[in-house]
Amino acid sequence: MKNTRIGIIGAGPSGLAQLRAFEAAEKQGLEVPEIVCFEKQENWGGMWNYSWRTGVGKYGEPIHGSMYKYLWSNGPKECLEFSDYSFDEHFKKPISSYPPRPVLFDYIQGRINKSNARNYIRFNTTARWVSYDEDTKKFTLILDDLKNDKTYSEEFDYLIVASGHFSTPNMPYFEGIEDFPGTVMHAHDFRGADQFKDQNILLIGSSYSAEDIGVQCHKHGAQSVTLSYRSNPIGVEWPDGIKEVPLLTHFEGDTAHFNNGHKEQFDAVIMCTGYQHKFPFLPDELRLKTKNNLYPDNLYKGIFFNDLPQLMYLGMQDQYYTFNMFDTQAWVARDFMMNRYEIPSKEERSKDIDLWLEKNNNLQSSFDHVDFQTDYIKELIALSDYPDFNLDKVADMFKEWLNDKDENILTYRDKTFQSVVTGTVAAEHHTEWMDELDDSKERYLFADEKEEALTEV
Ligand code: FAD
Ligand code: NA7
Repeated sequence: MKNTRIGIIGAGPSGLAQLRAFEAAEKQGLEVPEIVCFEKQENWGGMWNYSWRTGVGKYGEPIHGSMYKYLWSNGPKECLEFSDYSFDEHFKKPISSYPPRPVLFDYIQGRINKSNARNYIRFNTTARWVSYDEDTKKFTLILDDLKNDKTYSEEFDYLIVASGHFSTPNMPYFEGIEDFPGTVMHAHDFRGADQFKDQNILLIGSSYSAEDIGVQCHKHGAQSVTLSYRSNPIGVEWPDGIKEVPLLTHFEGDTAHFNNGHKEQFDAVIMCTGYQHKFPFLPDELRLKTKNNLYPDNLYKGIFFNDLPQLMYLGMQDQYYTFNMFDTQAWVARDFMMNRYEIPSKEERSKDIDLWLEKNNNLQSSFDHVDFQTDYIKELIALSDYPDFNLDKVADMFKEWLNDKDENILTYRDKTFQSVVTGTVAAEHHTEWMDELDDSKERYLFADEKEEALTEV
């Protein structure tokens, strides 16, 4: 195995899951291949590694991060818990079901800090280009060492693409927008709702970003929030101050016109119009081409590039499940690379992909989507020794979460769930989410203890 070299692009939750999977094999006494992970940022964590920057970073690379200040988990943490590293093990006490970003970042780091994974990661290194040689059966990666301004290349037997897909904005054009006098940005560049205090803002889109940025701006004091949908409204009961309208047709100055005849003046426009799967480092024949959906075409088991299975993609699906799904993928990918899992012929792989695509095409409701991704993960879990967890219970929690959001979009984050890994019931947070304007780890974890101590004195 030592002669086998594995390259990983990206040290976000997916790339870290791959490193963890190899660590788990090593702990079982198995000899693992040589691994190098390339990360263009100076730290790991991907999206969870918050950056105040927008545009380009200090070395001129496009900024990867799309997360913002005051971002709290948008689903119950019990649905993403690593089954080999529980929240209890990390925090040593029950915490609430919807922690803020710094707390989830801490959790991700807790698991990986226990290993020697950092030794395998080359930070500040961008994968610039990949090629594959049919004769040698090796990938050549061209890499930019950003700090030292050096370009070099290395060869690998297997390549894992874990570069994420919520980073390159999908930015549509609307007539007249070039003359809109206020801020126009994509959700990718949104860094905090405080910027929009007292403003009337228009959000275009009707998915996670529109919903959460809309609610965040409402919570942090926007004058009004208007969400404009193309296909379907989010459709929850909105509080006063937030409303949904159909798609806009054009702008005249600061006035947006909508296709139902409604028109309104706005101070700012935020495009919550999703992201493109963008792999500027991959040539045509190796590049995954997909929009955001639950089963990208041409990936066997959602992982192996069908034309060349030595090339694997992690986390490329639209996501209900996140960290635990990346784990189940990484464990299977690891076993393939360590010759512990064999994949069938290309023809059989194609048939399997087609079955899943057909299933995906027939999904109707959000509950169907949850069940689909649950079935997908069940299949993966059966293929490796990633610790099993009760996926049916997790699917139930996702459905409860969807209902909770329908019931009250401002209070769903105050609900609590039970861990399927440890059985622990989440604690209620010391402050209701709508009243909590501080998302720091210190306040989240210790504010109630400090208050108790003060009362005792
Ligand atoms: P990423 O986290 O995007 O990491 C990819 C890594 O690859 C990055 O570190 C990047 O710098 C690196 N990279 C990219 N290109 C290169 C290159 N050429 N060379 C070297 N390195 C490269 N999930 C949840 O579970 N709960 C949430 O509440 C939640 N909220 C979200 C909110 C927002 C605004 C967004 C955008 C996503 C959210 N997600 C959430 C989903 C999130 O994408 C996943 O949780 C997770 O971060 C995906 O992990 P990943 O490793 O696949 O990708
Ligand atoms: P999504 O979930 O991909 O949703 C994109 C939204 O943008 C969706 O509502 C689309 O409408 C809408 N869209 C896309 N193009 C247009 C145009 N041209 N005009 C109007 N509306 C458009 O992206 P999100 O950013 O919400 O979520 C991505 C991740 O970030 C997610 O996992 C979260 O955890 C955070 P459609 O319904 O297709 O008509």
